[in-house]
Amino acid sequence: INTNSVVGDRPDLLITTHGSDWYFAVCAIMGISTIAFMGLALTKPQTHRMFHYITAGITAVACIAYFSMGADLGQVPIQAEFVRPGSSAVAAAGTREIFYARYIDWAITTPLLLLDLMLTAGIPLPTILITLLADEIMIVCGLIGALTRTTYKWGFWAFGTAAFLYVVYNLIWDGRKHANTLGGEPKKTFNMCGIWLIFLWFLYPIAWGLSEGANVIHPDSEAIFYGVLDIMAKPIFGALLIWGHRNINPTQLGL
Ligand code: RET
Repeated sequence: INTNSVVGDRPDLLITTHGSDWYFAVCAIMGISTIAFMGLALTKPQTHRMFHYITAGITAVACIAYFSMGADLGQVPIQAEFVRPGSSAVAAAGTREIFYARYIDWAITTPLLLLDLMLTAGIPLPTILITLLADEIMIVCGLIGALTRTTYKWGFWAFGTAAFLYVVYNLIWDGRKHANTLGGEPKKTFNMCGIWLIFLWFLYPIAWGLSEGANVIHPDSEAIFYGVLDIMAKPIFGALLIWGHRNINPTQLGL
């Protein structure tokens, strides 16, 4: 089938000013969170600032990534092959803009988020290392898949999802085991933040499937989907984690 004749003219899919405004709003939220986390760090002795610094680093990187996306930078148009006549957004697709800036952000911040959580549980260094490597594989697969025009993109999605399931497995089995050994506040904090993280992270491959993957939702909707997820996964997760650490002595975690 010649999809051109099925769908008629196919303008390119780009964010509008609404998407741009929203990206800048999330940029501001990330910036304010960074200042807040750094401010909180200053109220603690240097030895007690590990989680403040990791978390502030995460929101600082996200702030810059969202600045770039609000300015419609860090993106590249990719021919959208997954045309479904009947769906208005997709029927209108020629190219779709793919924000690779997102993946540069995630390549830096997702290992830091996992580090936040895994250091809380006192997980041994080898397990931390292999989990971070799997996480990087997941992100790079997502990036390559997003930039791929053909059905092969779902191969990258599958590799990425396999790596993700391995990350989740390590958090649930090794993480819980070591958190239980520590008991008390570390255990409570690990369980609370761990459930929050795993629940949210499962929504990312779904958002990817609907936007970069199958091109089902408009880039403006993609902006809202990922933006809401990122606010919950970075500033809110970070605040919960730092709150949980208020009564934890880092020496208890070997830090
Ligand atoms: C991709 C596509 C390939 C398969 C999987 C993915 C998962 C991504 C995740 C991203 C998490 C990002 C966070 C950002 C913080 O703001 C790469 C979308 C499994 C879990 C937490």
